[in-house]
Amino acid sequence: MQLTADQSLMLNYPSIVVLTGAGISAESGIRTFRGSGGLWENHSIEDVATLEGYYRNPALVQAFYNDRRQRLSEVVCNAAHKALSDFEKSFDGEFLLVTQNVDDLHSRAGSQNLIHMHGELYKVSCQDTEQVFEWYDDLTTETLCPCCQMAGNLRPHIVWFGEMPLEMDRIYKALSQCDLFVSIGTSGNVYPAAGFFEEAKAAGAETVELNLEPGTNASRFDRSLSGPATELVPEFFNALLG
Ligand code: BJW
Repeated sequence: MQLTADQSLMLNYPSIVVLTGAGISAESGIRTFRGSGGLWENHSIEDVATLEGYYRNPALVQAFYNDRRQRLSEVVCNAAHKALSDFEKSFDGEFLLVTQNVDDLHSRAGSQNLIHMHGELYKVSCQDTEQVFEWYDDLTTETLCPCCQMAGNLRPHIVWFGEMPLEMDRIYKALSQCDLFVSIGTSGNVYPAAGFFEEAKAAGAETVELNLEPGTNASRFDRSLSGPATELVPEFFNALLG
């Protein structure tokens, strides 16, 4: 009996987890965080990415996210987002895409089994009830919350430093069962995401990094490939499918 490419892939890697970071959206025109030209160059992390910063100056933090939410409508997904979505459609095994990105480019590309572990720019939540709402407009300190009708109760649905990332149980379960872990376009500076490759390794998975420049933990991956995501990701996932 001859195996099709997909069947033989299934035998090697029945379960795949992919982690993406800002680098996968860089070629769509969304700024990364660290390094020259990064978002943190002009903003203090303590001011715009912590709950304490938000309590100190909600208008400043809302302006930071309003600006990024508005810019999101001007960009489109790229070949790397599409390659992951195409792969998921062709692959019969378990596939989970975990993104640290708060943009919606993976969804726009058609990815299905997707977790936004650091939240989403197009969502806000009520600080009292924790209800989450889709949100495409600017948020101000005067905005009324749809559930409690209080002004100023809505916050960006973003995981700031010191807060628990979303859907961690589901992520760790998938990592503990995966056979291949692929990290794409993330510097490996922010935990717990930066430690996912170790969880996958402990489960016996092969670990691969695809990045423009090797990330902090590159030497500890089984393979680390350097190049732009729009080239590396389609090449890598097409090769996997044979
Ligand atoms: C390209 C490219 C191209 C460019 N092609 N590639 C030790 C253990 C555990 C926790 C901690 C710890 N020490 C400290 C902590 C706590 C803290 C933390 O990690 N701090 C570090 C700074 C040390 N973490 C937290 O507080 C997290 N919560 C938490 O830990 O809860 C407790 C807990 C513990 C254990 C288990 C479970 C829970 C919350 C972290 C929240 C992070 N939030 C942010 C902001 C989101 C809002 C916003 O968007 O404004 O998320 S920070 C920011 O960094 C953002 C990103 O998602 C995240 C990661 O950044 P990313 O994606 O890696 O971007 P860059 O810019 O760093 O790198 C870009 C990469 O792209 C580079 O490598 C380039 O080479 C590459 N690239 N162009 C391919 N064309």
